[in-house]
Amino acid sequence: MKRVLSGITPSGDFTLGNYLGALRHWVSFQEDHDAFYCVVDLHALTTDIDPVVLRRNSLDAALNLLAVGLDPRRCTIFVQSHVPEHTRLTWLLECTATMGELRRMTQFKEKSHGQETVRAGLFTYPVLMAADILLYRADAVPVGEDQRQHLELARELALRFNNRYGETFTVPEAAVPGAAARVMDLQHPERKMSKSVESPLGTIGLLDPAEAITRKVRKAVTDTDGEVRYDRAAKPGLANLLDLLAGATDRTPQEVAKGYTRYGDLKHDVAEALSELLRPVRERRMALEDDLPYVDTVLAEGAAAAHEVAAPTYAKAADALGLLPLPSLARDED
Ligand code: ATP
Ligand code: LTN
Repeated sequence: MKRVLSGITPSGDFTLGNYLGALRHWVSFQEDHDAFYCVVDLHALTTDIDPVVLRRNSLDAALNLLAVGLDPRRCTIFVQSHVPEHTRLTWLLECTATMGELRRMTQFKEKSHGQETVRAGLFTYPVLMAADILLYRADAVPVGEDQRQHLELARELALRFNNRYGETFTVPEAAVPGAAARVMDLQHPERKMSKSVESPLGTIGLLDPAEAITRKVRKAVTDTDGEVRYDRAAKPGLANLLDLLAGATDRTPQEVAKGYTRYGDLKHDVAEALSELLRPVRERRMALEDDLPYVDTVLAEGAAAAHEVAAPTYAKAADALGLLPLPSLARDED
């Protein structure tokens, strides 16, 4: 069975963008892949965090992963910091990556832009992400469009390491969805819908009730020419709505556009389709709400299963680089 791995940052309430761009594909992959899904709490430390909020967000993220339909009997759900090999491999890969290639990362440029001080961790963020992926020898990585460049870097680091030190890592492929791979903010359609950017009317939450979805879609920014056609550059707000309906109904945005002459009708159908799409997630989440002992069990079992795969990969990489094996392990072999 091919293996997939992906991660999500516990940096706030999950959005419709997370769902359409990533999470619902994670659910499909668990059916026919050996799937590993990770709450990347160490990545959350690259911005200003409140420890109390981070703790809550990490549990919330795990609950949401269960609510979208991930089944711990079919996939491994775990927290990044519970598997120490993630940080250990990061160092080995930081000694493989170059400053130049990290400086070219657009997410780094965007997130560091205008900041007085920039955390070193924000700069090396993509290396930690590469370690997440390479530790599990993942064949594919289901992510939204915005993560393509990071995936490219992970591939490049795997290839470089393998060339220099011998075949160690699987070179992963990005699995970016065809529709709704980049959901835009409803009020600012030039920027990505994002869980860490405050935009109450522009962001649809994974757990929003139907009334909230309808209100936000009705108020979504469009344009004044009144013609329904798919043109991302000239009509970004409308194109986003078409993308959303296409994503929710498994069609292309061009096909969707053919069915409408009025913005109001399109908005009505977008709101309905999204409400229907998210309703079961919300219901499952409400049913799970207080079952923290269950979540703890899922995460404990997930960490153990993840460690089983990650530890030998790390050991192989360390050995390839010439690091001595742990003396206790060496003794065991005698
Ligand atoms: P942050 O605001 O903290 O950067 P985010 O909302 O961008 O968070 P991530 O945790 O970085 O979300 O991403 C989790 C997954 O969701 C990734 O695969 C990412 O590509 C995908 N994703 C995030 N936002 C969108 C979006 N607007 N459209 C499509 N996919 C998205
Ligand atoms: N950087 C990713 C989150 C992430 C990830 C990963 C995704 C961290 N590690 C490994 C896929 C595989 C983001 O979406 N911001």
